[in-house]
Amino acid sequence: MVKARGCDKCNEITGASTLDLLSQDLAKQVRTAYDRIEDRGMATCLFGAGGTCCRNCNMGPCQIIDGVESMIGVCGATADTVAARNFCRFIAGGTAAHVDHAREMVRGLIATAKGETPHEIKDEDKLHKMARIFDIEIEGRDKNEIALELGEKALAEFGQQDGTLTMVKRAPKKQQEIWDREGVTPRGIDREVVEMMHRTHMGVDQDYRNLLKQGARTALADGWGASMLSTELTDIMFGTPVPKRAIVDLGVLKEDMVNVTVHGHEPLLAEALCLAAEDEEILALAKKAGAKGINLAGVCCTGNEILMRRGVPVAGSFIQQEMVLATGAVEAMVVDVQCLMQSLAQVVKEMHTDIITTNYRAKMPDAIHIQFEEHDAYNSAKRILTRAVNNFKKRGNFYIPKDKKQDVVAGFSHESINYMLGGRFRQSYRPLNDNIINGRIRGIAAMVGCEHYKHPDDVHFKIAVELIKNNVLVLATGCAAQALGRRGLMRPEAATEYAGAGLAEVCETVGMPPVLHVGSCVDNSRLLIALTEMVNEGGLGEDISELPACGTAPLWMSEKAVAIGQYFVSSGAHVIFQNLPVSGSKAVSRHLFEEMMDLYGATWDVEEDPIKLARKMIAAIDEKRKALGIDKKKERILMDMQMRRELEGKALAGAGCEGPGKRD
Ligand code: SF4
Ligand code: MSK
Repeated sequence: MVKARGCDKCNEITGASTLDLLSQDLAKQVRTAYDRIEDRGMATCLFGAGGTCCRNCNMGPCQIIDGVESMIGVCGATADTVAARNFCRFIAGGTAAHVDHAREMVRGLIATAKGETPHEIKDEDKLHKMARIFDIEIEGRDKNEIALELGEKALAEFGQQDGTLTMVKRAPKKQQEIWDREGVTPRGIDREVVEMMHRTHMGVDQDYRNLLKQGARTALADGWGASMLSTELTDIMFGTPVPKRAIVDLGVLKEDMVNVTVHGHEPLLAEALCLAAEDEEILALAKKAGAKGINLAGVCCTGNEILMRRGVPVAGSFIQQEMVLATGAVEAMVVDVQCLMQSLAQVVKEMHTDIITTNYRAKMPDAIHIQFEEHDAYNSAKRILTRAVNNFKKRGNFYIPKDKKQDVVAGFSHESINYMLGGRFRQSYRPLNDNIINGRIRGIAAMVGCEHYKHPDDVHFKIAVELIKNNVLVLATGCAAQALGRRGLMRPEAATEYAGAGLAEVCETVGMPPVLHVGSCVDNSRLLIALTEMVNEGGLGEDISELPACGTAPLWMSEKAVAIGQYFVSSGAHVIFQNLPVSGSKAVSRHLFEEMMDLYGATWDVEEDPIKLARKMIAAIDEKRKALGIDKKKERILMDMQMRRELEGKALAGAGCEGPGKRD
């Protein structure tokens, strides 16, 4: 195997395309995260890792040791208080990122409804569905009029001070009652984040349970508030995803085209670039420069957004962002917000590539800034593409790992899962529930979140294979989804190659992969809706905590992953990470790993080993199956005539009955 630069551990971390690229002379000239890991010696501060380093005031920083009287904070703060405060600040930071993203999407919908963007309302069905949730009149009204009212009502939820967020009404009834009982029903989106930041300020909330309660409320304002609004309103504008074939990995870059990569999170700019990339004027410019056209490719979650809706290829995930540039084949990397490494501009210092920041909230030293104006989106996009085209002529040595690309089928919104499993005339979650009840599908696993350099790249793959081998259907989002796509698990054929007999049978029948790409990190809200639909369909309990489902974000990197994990736990779904920064407090660990069960019907858990992590997920799923009474295969009963007469359902006459839920 080619040795990547850096420590031996780095060689396991990355995928085949990265190893291939790093072995090239061209890539050896750039410094990447792999070099920085070696420089830093992978050193980790134990207080930081355990969550007990506090720097919330200028009497510190204070490093706290649980149970050691001489090692509490100068202000008297204990390990429990500090670990809870730090954990809650992770949630607040992650939620704030989703909130600001969502706000831009709502403003984008409003601008689109007013005719001020190049976009239009693409999904009228979803517009009407959302309008009904917000009590908006739809009869006899123009779609833009409805969208404008919806956008304004959604925007008001950010600044709302009291009451309940509207989207919370979509959760199962019992879930809502649990949140009311525990006092964690989110009131206003911004309010919960601000209150969380206030309560973690020096000298405010010093009861770890009370802090974590507001942590739960803040996270719910993310999942059932900001993120859900963002996903649904983005679908209204740009279309709800349906399954599409596409390709992923570094090999999607093209040597004879102008390669423009879009990196970040908010799809408003990326969608405008998709339109402008087909503009006659831009194409003529590209031809004049000697290129065959514009090759747009995604990175990170912007990549997921345009992959899901348009089938645009994804060049790389979070961990590959520097590698995409190290090819030397990219004319411009256009970035907006979140998960952008500051090193990007340094990687291209000796290259022709432009790093173009586009959002006033996210500037970067040594990058070029072209402000994306949503009211002039098309021209902003054309300005960016013109710059990229002009760079094409300056391209020097480059290396594209051409054979390093993988087919995927992406675009599984919760609506398209309905369609895939239920067929055209029976669009519902009934077939999924039936297959779970009859045991073909053991349960549902959500694999979400990021990638990082601390653990090998194979972590996602190993967990997913163990899950699907054991008939657990995997729904994936974010960079986890891209990692699984790169490893070939998002091809329908992967069901035959890797899945257990029951899951393979279901996947082969409908032609779907055993790992479904559900979207970007804000699209974890699609998972909340899918779980809710399963509850509403019946037969699997009354709330999410009864479903045979479990979540993980093994290689989490961003604060957003902690917010996501907490909104899943508070919604009743068990969540397992490889690590959490709370090990420095026994009480906070106990609260997250045990006591939350009594509050929300689910807990956090940690497990570093990927196979053991997968098995823990399977065990959690099996526990739910047992509680639902669907853990045992029903005895096959051969019926005599008398028994048959007693059966009311004629559909079962003449067949050996294998118990409820058996479809054949
Ligand atoms: Fe230390 Fe307390 Fe200040 Fe934190 S808030 S830095 S524990 S004195
Ligand atoms: S981009 S938050 S690295 S998933 Fe959403 Fe990927 Fe995690 Fe960023």
